[in-house]
Amino acid sequence: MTKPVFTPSREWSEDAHVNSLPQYKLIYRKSKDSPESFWTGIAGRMEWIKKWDEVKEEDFVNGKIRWFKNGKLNVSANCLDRHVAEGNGGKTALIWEGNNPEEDQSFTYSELLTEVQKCANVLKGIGIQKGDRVCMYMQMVPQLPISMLACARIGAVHSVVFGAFSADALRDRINDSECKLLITQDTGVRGTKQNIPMKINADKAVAETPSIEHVLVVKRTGETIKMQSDRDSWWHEKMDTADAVCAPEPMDSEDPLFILYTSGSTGKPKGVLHTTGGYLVYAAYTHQIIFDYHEDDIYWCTADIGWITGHSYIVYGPLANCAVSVMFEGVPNYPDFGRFWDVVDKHKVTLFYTAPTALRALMKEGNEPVTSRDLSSLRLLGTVGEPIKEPEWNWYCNIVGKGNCPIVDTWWQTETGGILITPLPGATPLKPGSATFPFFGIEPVLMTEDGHEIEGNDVSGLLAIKHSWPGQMRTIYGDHDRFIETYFSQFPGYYFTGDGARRDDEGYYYITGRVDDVLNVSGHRIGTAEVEGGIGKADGVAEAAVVGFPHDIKGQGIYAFVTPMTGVDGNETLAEKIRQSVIADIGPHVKPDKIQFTPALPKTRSGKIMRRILRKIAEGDVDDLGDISTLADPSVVESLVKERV
Ligand code: 7RM
Repeated sequence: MTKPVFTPSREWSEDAHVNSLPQYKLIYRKSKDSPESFWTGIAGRMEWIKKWDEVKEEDFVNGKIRWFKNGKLNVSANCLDRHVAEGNGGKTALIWEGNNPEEDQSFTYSELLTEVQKCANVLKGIGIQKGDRVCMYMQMVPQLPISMLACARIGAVHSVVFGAFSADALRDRINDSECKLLITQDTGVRGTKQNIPMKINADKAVAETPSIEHVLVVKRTGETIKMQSDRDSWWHEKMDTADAVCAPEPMDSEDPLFILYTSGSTGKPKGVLHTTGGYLVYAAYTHQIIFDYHEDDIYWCTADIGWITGHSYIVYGPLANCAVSVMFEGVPNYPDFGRFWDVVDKHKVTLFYTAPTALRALMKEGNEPVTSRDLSSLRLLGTVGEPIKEPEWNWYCNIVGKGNCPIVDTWWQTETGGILITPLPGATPLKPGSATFPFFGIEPVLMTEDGHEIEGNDVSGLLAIKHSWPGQMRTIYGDHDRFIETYFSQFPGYYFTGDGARRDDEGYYYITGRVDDVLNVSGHRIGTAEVEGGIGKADGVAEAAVVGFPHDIKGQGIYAFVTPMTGVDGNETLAEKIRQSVIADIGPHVKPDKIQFTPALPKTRSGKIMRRILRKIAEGDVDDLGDISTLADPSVVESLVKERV
């Protein structure tokens, strides 16, 4: 039986939005018993052009989810104009910290509003209208959130593609949602890489994207790049002459706000669609309560805006709350392993949100980079993206937080729009590795494989959610059947998360990880099927199967079992071809860590690859491989074990 190891001090809790466990329980009960009146109160904090007439519609059978029906609002007006109108125009909205330490820039709410209005007019000038899709392929530059908010302002739907994706991956995402405009930058800067070829990749992609009519290019580095005069224009030239006034478009609560691609266990990435009213309400409210945001806080989320964490907790949540949000272009180890803590000290960050993988990498370097910096501004720490284990949790708590900062281990997904299971920092006694309890309005359940709810404590099962919440995704862009099939068919009447979890004897949730063929590598969500596709495109490869294995820093590493074509040698030359093929097909962040060549893969008589066995081999757990009698050729296993890399 694990007992809580950290309880916030009296002083800490006193000023918190939720300041005791009984208070959490009371509000939780209300939110569960009368969700409609609960969310009515929360949604009322936003500025609505027209009030909704029905709080929610929840039909998991047909995947029909609606919140704040027939309400009208504009997300950019809520994130910007509202605060300026309330006298906060002079408050800092965004602090951009560049990759290179001497570079930074900040925008007040008034300044950000001006930039967004100009950009909105640039978009309109290019011919972008309400409902059109706009793709952004950028690194962490301020023009990224500016263009997202500009899309929101005119009702265009943004689709941000993480800047490490390859040209081919970018092309496929643009084509899937038929984007009309691509916004990119000349080259990118990240760590020691001072010239990431963004425009070159964008050009390669756009050569095969018939829907793209225009490419807008941000000058980040000044590197010479080719511009195609009938298609491309410079961001700064268009912005220079753009009108600084653009009225926000009244949007329906259920109008799409953005598409964000995420990996599943099969097939191509899914275009997760989020809409306007519910998403904004949920992102803002969770940001306020879970990070205990108060008006003098300086909040920093180290995620990339190319992932959902950046959308909800760098851009929309914090800005809706009139917070100061720090965005960082660089990496934790450049120019040295103290960079995060330099930035905390420089901007006097009070609320800090990062990924366990970053903590593991930093922890390995010892305490000096932390203890040599002044971190006294910090009052809360957070993690997201993958399970955090006890050693890094303790290091985070004691070395970074000096034992004074609560840690919020927040569990959620691209699909959920915002955090679902999390401690509340002023209320929840913490256990390392546990995301603790459900947020208000969230009802997690553990299910058996055959679809029964597992009651009581000290149990494990498949994690599903009963009932909708405002931030829930509404569909997979262009494939509503896949939406229903993926999330609502396994357990009719529930949203299935794809994760497994344990509920301990005191009701604390521990998320144990994916139960499907999705990997979590350095906090990046990766489908094994996608990696296998990339490997299969290498010349000389007959077949491949990819599984995860425990990795000290990345959490999970990528282990590829590859069968070469007859007559082809499984040597280092082929291995390098495979790595290059994956990089070209998806991006460098999914490069296999280990490649094992094998004349055959373990298959059942019906030809299905037995991944369970491959997983055990990759993990090094070869003494008990379980039942292998159903294999078509059990002798394959012996050589797989012998040739383990
Ligand atoms: C926000 C984000 C989602 C998957 C999810 C989990 C894993 C996320 C935690 C976690 C354990 C956590 N979106 N995950 N947070 N596992 N503890 N606090 O990461 O769509 O990219 O990934 O990430 O497996 O299903 S995501």
